Amino acid sequence: MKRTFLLTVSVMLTIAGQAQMRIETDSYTPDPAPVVSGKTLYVFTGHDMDTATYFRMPDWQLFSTRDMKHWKNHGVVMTTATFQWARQGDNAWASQAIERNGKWYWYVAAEDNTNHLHGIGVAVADRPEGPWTDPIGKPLIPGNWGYIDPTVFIDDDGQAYLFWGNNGCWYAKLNEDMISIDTSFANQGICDMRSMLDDEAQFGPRVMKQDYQYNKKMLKTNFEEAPWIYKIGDTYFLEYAAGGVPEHWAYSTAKSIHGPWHYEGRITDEAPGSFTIHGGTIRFRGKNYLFYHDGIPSGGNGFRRSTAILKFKRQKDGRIPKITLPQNK
Ligand code: FUB
Repeated sequence: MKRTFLLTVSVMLTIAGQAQMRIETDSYTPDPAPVVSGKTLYVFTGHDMDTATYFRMPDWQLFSTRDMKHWKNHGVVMTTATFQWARQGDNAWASQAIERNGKWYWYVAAEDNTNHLHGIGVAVADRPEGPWTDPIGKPLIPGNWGYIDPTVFIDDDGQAYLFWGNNGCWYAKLNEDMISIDTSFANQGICDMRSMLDDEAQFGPRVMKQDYQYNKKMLKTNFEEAPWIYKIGDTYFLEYAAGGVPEHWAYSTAKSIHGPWHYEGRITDEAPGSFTIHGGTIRFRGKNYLFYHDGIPSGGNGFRRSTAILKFKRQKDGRIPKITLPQNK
């Protein structure tokens, strides 16, 4: 299918009457991670290859808007070449970037060449467009089972946290430099949330699903992957892909970032045409938006995913209503 290079926003009405926005671009845009800086909303995404029949992801892309109507395509702004310790040309998985003290920090999942498992890398730049460099020359979090999908958050007291995980969730305190972790915290700097994830009151009903480490079906936590952490008032929100595959989008809340969490339920059902859904909500110009990806533009190829955006209203206490996803273009 020929798609236009011109960036426009296509608006379509869903059955529920919600307007879906899509960044139209010539490339696929999985794993959207929106971030607001001043009057601009940036969306960092991954990049599924046009011919992908399995995950084929060589680099990361950037888009921006000031009005949610007109988009600028900054193109590929970082590749695996930034990370000498990583597998080159593939496995550039989900990411999130954040601004602090005039610098930008971009946390990415990439394959650690020492053990061929994903780990978390960090890149730094003066502006989202880059150039991005690796300030430490090694993974910030070395490769391990489930170590993908970093999400970053700076709390009101200035303490920054990095969460990540697939079929497990881990978090670390980032030092003020944002490129190292506080090794005095938890177990050599990493807190393992898996016992919390197993608690249905905190993360929802357990489900039977494939365990790739042990290569068998197991009753596992509802939490699948793609944590998205933020705070509204004194409540911490943790959104995540849930339910095994195909994934839906769900969330839990807590009064402390260290838990206990309270399972709040589904935000959406499964993304059409995609067994993954990776995304996150954000507030921009006084409105709330859900970013996620689906497989509608590729005709249902779950390895060729595109960012979709829906506007929604939060309840007075910040809670998120169930959002209906459009099922076709
Ligand atoms: O895009 C590669 C992986 O698929 C991401 O890291 C997961 O969240 C899922 O979207």
